[in-house]
Amino acid sequence: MKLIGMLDSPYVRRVAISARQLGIDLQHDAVSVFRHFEQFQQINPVVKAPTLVLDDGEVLMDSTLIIDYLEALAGPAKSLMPDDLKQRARALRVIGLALAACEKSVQLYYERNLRPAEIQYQPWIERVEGQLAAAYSALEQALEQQPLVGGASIAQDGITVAVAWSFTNLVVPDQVDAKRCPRIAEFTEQAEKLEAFIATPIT
Ligand SMILES: N[C@@H](CCC(=O)N[C@@H](CS)C(=O)NCC(=O)O)C(=O)O
Repeated sequence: MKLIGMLDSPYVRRVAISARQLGIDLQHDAVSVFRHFEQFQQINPVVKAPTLVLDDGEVLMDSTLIIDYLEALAGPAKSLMPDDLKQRARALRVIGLALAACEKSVQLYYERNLRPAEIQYQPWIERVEGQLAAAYSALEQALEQQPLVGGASIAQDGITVAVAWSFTNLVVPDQVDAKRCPRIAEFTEQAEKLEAFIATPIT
């Protein structure tokens, strides 16, 4: 199976790290949605990263859907999601907040780097900045209520939170403050020392 996309995408990176944690070997092709648009188009005409090409040629996209497939492939004993319904709901909420933080960081990055300065729309930028801050504030609260499991037992919630925080710090560092989110920052610092994270560097 081939994972297509750059590891500076939080979506590609969470798939790569999840695969490692699930014990699944993926071949990684670092094709960029921007610099290699036409090459990407040949693999997936929609040009979305991550794309997963299965051994039989089936092409999947969207990190959550790809992880769903990898989970099924690995089997329930290796799952990165809790079985317990209450814990599962809690993990889904944390993952949802982290994915919203990724999405808002991407939107701000595209706005700042792709849209010409003269047609940038300040009310939209402020809306997205507010949404990004709200996502991390809610995440910090969630971690205060219940710490994430880290270390070798890191699960999908922890993977997605750490990947999101590292990504936001990479692309829009002015939007995050470790002092306001000390639990997220500390958890990410530890997660980035894990073998699965070191093997899938963001840059
Ligand atoms: N919800 C999707 C988001 C994927 C996404 O937006 N990826 C970006 C790269 S970070 C992309 O493909 N951008 C190119 C584009 O949308 O044209 C996921 O979880 O995979």
